[in-house]
Amino acid sequence: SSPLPLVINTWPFTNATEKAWEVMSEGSGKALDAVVAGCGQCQTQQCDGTVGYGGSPDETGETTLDAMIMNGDTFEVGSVGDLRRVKDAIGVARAVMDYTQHTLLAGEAATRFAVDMGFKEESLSTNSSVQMWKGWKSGHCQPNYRKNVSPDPKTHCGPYKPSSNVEERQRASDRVGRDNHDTIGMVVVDINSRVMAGTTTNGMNHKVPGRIGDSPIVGAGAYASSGVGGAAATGDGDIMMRFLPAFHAVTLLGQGLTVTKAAQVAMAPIAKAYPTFSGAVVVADAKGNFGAACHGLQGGFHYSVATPQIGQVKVYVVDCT
Ligand code: SD4
Repeated sequence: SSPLPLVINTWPFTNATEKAWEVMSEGSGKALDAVVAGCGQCQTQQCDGTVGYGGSPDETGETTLDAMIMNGDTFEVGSVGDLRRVKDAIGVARAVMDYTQHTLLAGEAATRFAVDMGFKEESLSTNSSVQMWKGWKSGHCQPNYRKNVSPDPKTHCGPYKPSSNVEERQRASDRVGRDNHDTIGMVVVDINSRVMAGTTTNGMNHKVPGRIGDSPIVGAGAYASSGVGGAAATGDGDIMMRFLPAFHAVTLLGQGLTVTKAAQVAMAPIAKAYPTFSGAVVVADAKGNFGAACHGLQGGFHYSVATPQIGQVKVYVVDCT
């Protein structure tokens, strides 16, 4: 049997894979709808607390969302960054693609767009996200993502000021723990080798308000090119977006590299510049070959795949240190 259609996504988020797979098995299954359904499943389920509402509170305690979708036929993209008070970030990303000529909307104005398009406005906080935020505050707001600053000595939290004291600079730039990022990124290839990709996430705990990660950035969080392939990334987005790993991997596929090689070569320059970063990329080509590469993930990187040959969703693991 043909290896297509194919659904692949980051992490063992198998319910998302299954949801996308269901859409693809509906005969005329549209890959773009499958990406929205799969990513939407994770948003509803709050996969690992890092997708959807109620996770990764920022410094003020608010959960904000990033998402994107890309059509590999037309290279159209819709994405949202720092989306506030709307749960369905992948749905809003799709609305950006379908109902505007823009690529990326951000912040409060993205919320206004979403509400105009009929999305519900509601709080994204939950008991758990409030607890997480309070715990961080009571721990003097450490760790955080600021650098070269010293916080108000009375609170050990903001307001922050640029610091010339080396020790303070050191302390403030200690980064947050590594179990902090589990974005879903998904690639779907239909039976005609059309490729669609998407991502959705709530980013990182205690991020500086306004922070937008790699997930809604074209070529960083995901990329798709029909007839060639697609890729999606997860991990330390502030670092990864500097290297556009998804675009890089798809470009390498176009040059004839295998999926695994493309994934490895796309990750290599990131690891070289930032040996302690952690992250991964999943890659699929237009024939239905798939693979992944990762860096800095204890126990390797798990990802989920569905194809007609696999018959059901299967979790694969790739090693990295
Ligand atoms: C981000 N890349 O916002 C996202 C987080 C993530 O797996 O990937 N989690 O930086």
